[in-house]
Amino acid sequence: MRITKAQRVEGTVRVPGDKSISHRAVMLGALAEGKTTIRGFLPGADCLSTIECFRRMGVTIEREGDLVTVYGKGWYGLEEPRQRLDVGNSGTTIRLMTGIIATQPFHAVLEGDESIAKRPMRRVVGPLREMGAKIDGRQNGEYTPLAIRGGKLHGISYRSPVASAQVKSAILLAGLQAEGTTSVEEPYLSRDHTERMLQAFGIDVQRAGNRVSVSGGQTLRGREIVVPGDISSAAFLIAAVMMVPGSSLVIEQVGINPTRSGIIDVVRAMGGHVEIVNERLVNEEPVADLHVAHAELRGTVIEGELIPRLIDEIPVIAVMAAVAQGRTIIRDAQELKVKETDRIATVASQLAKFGAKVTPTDDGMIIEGGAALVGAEIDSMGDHRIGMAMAIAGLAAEGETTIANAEAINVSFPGFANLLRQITR
Ligand code: SPQ
Repeated sequence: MRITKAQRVEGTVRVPGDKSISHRAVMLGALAEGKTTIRGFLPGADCLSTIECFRRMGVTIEREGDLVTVYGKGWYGLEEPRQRLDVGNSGTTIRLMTGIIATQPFHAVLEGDESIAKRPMRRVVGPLREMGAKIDGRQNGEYTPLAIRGGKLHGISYRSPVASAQVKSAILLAGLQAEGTTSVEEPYLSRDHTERMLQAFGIDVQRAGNRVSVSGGQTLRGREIVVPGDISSAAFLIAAVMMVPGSSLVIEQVGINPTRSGIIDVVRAMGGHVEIVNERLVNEEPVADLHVAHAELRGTVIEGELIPRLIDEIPVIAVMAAVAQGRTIIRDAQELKVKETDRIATVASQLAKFGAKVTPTDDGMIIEGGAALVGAEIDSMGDHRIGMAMAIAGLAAEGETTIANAEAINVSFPGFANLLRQITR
């Protein structure tokens, strides 16, 4: 992918469907009684991996573009897969499916690509074992392949050391078929799409602060789901506006769930203009149009409860911070180390190639703003968010920027390069 300096970013656009919600719609649809129709589904590589895994467990799923129909056969309608289930690059797929398969009366082996093989799994394997699940993997269940022998589980009350929606969701999904009540409490609230969608499928979910509980033996009912645009994808376009003076953009139908909307708070704190227009609720999820206008940015501090609300946006926030006035400090973000790449290291190494001043720390990074960026030869390192964040940096850099391994972007944002071309002058 080649990017040159942009004169202006403008237009009215939509971004592809939310990745987290698309995964969950397929999973809950497959486990529900009856048909589920999903509109606005994200046809990115990660969500296609989820579809393929459920097909291999005997679920009929049809797809035409972003319209998906799942013919659910109920929780125990899944079949034992004959082959390993391949989750590709998707952490969400493997962690949530581990919770689901732990309840099934069969055996399955889950694995993914090189990046998945390095990501920690004991964070879900540990609590699921406490519920009675039999799961094994390399290094006592820390790494893939994961071999799961599902069976009867009992509810637990789990206090998670990390604010992770994947950990919370895996336990809650297992809890839906466990004996008694299952609760998860987390240090900060992570994205709550699972909770909201379970409610949309007719499940009784009890929530109080950072604690959520479900009781076992409930039935999901198939339904229609409309997936909003992914705010994590919109974040790259918001940043594009902030990188190029004189720019403005309307992004329609974006999910603005408060557990995901930290990017809006941070851009505003840095001095950028983001107006939320036409807010409405679709399948329990808040959706709005975003009117974004350029402003000179200033540095900020990002930490604490804000981190899980923008964890996937930190690479592109670092890009904005590089051109902002003053210093930006990001802390409490050690989770970045266990994403598709170590995103503290990859952001620092790739952004430095543009001439930005980034110092990696143990739990985040410090960025000295005000850099005049110069075009660079970038490597996405197979991480979709690194590829896109660096493409946005390229819009403000003198000369040409190239992104190697740019195909990784298809994981979450198919059509990214075309959309960027469409809105840049
Ligand atoms: O699915 P995957 O590979 O983990 O994707 C990422 C991403 O950048 O797209 C993280 F690398 O998003 C996660 C997110 O960081 C998706 C997710 C979810 O849908 O539940 C939750 C977050 O991860 P976690 O570990 O905090 O639960």
